[in-house]
Amino acid sequence: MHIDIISVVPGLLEGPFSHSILKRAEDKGIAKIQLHNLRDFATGKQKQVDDYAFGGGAGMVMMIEPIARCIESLQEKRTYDEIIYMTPDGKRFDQPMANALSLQQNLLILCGHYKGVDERVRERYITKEISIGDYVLSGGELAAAVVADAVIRLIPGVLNDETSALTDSFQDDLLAPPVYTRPAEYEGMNVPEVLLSGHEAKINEWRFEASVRRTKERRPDLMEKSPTKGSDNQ
Ligand code: 6GU
Repeated sequence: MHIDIISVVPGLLEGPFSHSILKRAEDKGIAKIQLHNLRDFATGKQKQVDDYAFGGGAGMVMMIEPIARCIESLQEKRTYDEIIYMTPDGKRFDQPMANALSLQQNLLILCGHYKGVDERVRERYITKEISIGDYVLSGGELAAAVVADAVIRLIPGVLNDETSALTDSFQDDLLAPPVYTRPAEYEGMNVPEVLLSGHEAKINEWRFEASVRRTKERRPDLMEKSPTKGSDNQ
């Protein structure tokens, strides 16, 4: 997978992609992320990328020309499966969206800033608009990092067995069960006996039931999404 990210502050995104799982995906050649500084596509002495909103009001608007130049120069190299605009008024990001995006080859992500982009950018270029939740960030960069992380870790070969995505919270609309490691007893606190038993079927059953219990307690809304799950267990 190739992900191009357009930003006015690409430096914000250098950290997340040079560490951990994302770095490993890059090193293995499974996912390549390229950052593009929108200012490189601005013209004039000022390298202006934003301007006052027509009609007035507080806040600057990202201009169409630098964005159009940047997107079109990238489109000469690659055909994009999706051109994504990160914005608080986009569709709320969730695990099914991450799963779907992880199947794509080429993604282009435009990070919004200020009061957002000129509406004509959205009309002409954008195929998908994503928000990561109901709160406002000062720019789309951190949100883009969240999306890229959630998507890249799902690509086959990125995770190993220990970090498998199959048992993630949300992958089956259930939260993950509690986990324990050594020591088996810590200051009188004991690991549930069944986990020490070596009895795989019993362990799986315990984990499933613990997942259902935890989901009912913490996120009953997820249970309503898939009413068959755990319904024998009420
Ligand atoms: Cl994608 N951008 C901004 N600026 N704020 C957000 C967001 C995105 N998602 C949630 N809040």
